[in-house]
Amino acid sequence: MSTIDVKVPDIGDFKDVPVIQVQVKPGDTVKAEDPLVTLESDKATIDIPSPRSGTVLEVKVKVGDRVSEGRPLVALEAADEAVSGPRASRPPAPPRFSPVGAARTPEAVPVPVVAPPPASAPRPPHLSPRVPSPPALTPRGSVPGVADAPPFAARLDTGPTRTAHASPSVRRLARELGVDLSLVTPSGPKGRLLKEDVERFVREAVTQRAAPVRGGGLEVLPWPDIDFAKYGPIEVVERSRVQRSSAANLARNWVMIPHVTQFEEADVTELEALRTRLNEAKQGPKVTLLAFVMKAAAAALRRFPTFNASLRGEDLVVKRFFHLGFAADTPHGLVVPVVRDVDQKGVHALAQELAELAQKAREGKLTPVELSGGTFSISSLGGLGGTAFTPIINAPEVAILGVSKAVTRPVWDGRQFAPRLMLPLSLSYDHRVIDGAAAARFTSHLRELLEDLRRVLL
Ligand code: CAO
Repeated sequence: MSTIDVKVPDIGDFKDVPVIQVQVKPGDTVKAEDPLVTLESDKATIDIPSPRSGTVLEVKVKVGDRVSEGRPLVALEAADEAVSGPRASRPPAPPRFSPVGAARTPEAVPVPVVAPPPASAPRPPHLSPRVPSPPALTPRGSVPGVADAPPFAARLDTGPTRTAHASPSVRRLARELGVDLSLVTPSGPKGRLLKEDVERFVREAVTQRAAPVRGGGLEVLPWPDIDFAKYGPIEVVERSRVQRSSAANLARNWVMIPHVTQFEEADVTELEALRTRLNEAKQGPKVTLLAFVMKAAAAALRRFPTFNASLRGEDLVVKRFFHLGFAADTPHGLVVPVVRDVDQKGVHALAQELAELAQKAREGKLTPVELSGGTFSISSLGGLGGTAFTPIINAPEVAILGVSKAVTRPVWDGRQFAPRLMLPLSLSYDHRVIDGAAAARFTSHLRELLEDLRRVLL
């Protein structure tokens, strides 16, 4: 028998992550890989699994504690004597990460000792709306320069509370809306505050304050609350936590960032021929257009560093590395895995990594590290269709590239119309940081790179 201190392993950039569930108590017997403690960042739920089978001696954290890498969580008396000694001090098994709200399969996460609250229960993915709703309630105080004199300040703007039992995403929503959580009535299991509780609270507060407010703030009308059941059958579908979390993020980004979208079209006829040749040669993983777009985007970012930056207060943090996130459509919602050092990788390596990360995203198996550190994002709907769209910037990044479906159409070459494969590009940028002229230069350069990828070498 040996005693192991199970600690928080490397969980990437996440620090001070709240404990949302302690799944064991002293005296419990656990098997290797059984989840012991669940952490939740705003992006991910992370199960810390037991490295060995054994008996729980002591639980060293409680729900609400904030933990970072190295913090002891549970003392475990390991059952397997044969592997005591050096192995007893080995690091715990890798944390299991699920996008917030991901449906958990029995293989991925063994049945926890404490059943997860209904809010995190899997729900039929086909019923979940894909596109986040428009913000029901527009953040007020979070917009620079418009925070003064909120219309319902007396009830709402009384500062954050430390006692309410709520996930980080709910806390953030409350912060953005200026809601004091201690005033909100919880409806979740074990008195947990849900996003809906915060929204209901604000709806009620806004409704009570019927008079419209004039001024520079983003005062909005109350969200229409219509009982559609009066008109016909309805179904109320609970949205996954990843959907709710991305909705809150998207709403903030949409409201706080002055977006402009620059459209461009690249002739990728030659590129597509190269892609077809590469795939026919079967000398590597299947290459999709996205791998080339990523490579070209990294080269364009190197040329225009302002696009590979983020705002910190008045300053611009320009990143000298090129970690590109790509939006991945998964059954539990939108996630953005990050491919690191894109500028240093070949197209085959990028294609391989894209395929692996997309697969892990769909299975809810991405690690926190794979979801962090991005400097620029690409959202490709090219495999699905559409001619253009206006992607929302992934704050604190300052630009995002949308890629739509390439189509062959007649293009005038100066003498005649010729069939060319044209790829639509949509670059949304933060107009506080990037001027329209710079955006046009960036997209033109990106087009040139895609039309002749040899330029990436220059
Ligand atoms: N034009 C034409 N065809 C394209 C294309 C484009 N721009 N992009 C991809 N395709 C083709 C691919 O080549 C592939 O065809 P073949 O099988 O004949 O080679 C097919 O479309 C499917 O590609 P894919 O989608 O599987 O692969 P990908 O590398 O292009 O994209 C991923 C991977 C993860 C980005 C994608 O699967 C996905 O999830 N896209 C959705 C992203 C999203 O939701 N964005 C919106 C975010 S905001 O709500």
